[in-house]
Amino acid sequence: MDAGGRLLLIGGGGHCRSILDCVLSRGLYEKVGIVDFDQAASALGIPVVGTDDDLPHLLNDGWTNAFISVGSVGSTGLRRKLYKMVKQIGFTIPGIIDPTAAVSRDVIIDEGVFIGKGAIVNTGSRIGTCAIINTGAIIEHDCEIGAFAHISPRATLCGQVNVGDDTHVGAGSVVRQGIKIGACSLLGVGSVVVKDIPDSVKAYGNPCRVVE
Ligand code: JB2
Repeated sequence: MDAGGRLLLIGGGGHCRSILDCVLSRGLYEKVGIVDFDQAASALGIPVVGTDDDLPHLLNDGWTNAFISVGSVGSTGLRRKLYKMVKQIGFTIPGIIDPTAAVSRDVIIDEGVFIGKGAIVNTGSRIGTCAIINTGAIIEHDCEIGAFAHISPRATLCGQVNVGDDTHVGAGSVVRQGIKIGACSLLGVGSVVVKDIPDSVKAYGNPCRVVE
């Protein structure tokens, strides 16, 4: 979880700004910097302190925590690549939870997870490595969210839903209790999921159907 010390956010776009707002409102880190090849990516008064090439030096200079702050819609390839890189260099990868999120004490949250403003994660759930639980999403009891999955704003997973690794659940989707959604799938905005969804498909609609 949020660790204290110095924190690097890897990637300085829109998703980073949401994360930054949570980080600054918690005030747990002594110093925060953005790592991006674009110097213009500084935000909310936080500077770009280097590029990916500078990461080993930044670690030596005392920036011990790194968090993957590029987002994903569809492909999680870049997030996975950056995660592997910061892990190999030796950074600590914290979780970041907005102070307005309601997270049960009885959940397991793996490293690199982001839980945004107003999100709810209820008892018995597990959130996998680097998953994104975005603004206002509801993860009801006993759900399992895979590594690098993205549960978009206002999506609602009723109890005992299983979401595979790298899957994207579109904004405002509703997933009935007990449903299993495979890995590497993409569910469109507003999907209403009442049947299991296999791996590696695109699906959307009410009721949600596989389209490719
Ligand atoms: O290899 C990289 C790299 N590639 C792109 N290393 C580093 N350190 N940074 C990289 N970037 C930077 O990520 C770009 O220069 C840019 O500043 C940022 C991506 O910003 P963008 O606003 O395009 O996307 P995002 O990933 O922050 O947000 C997406 O995902 C969110 C979950 C959007 O689709 C959002 O709408 C969505 N909410």
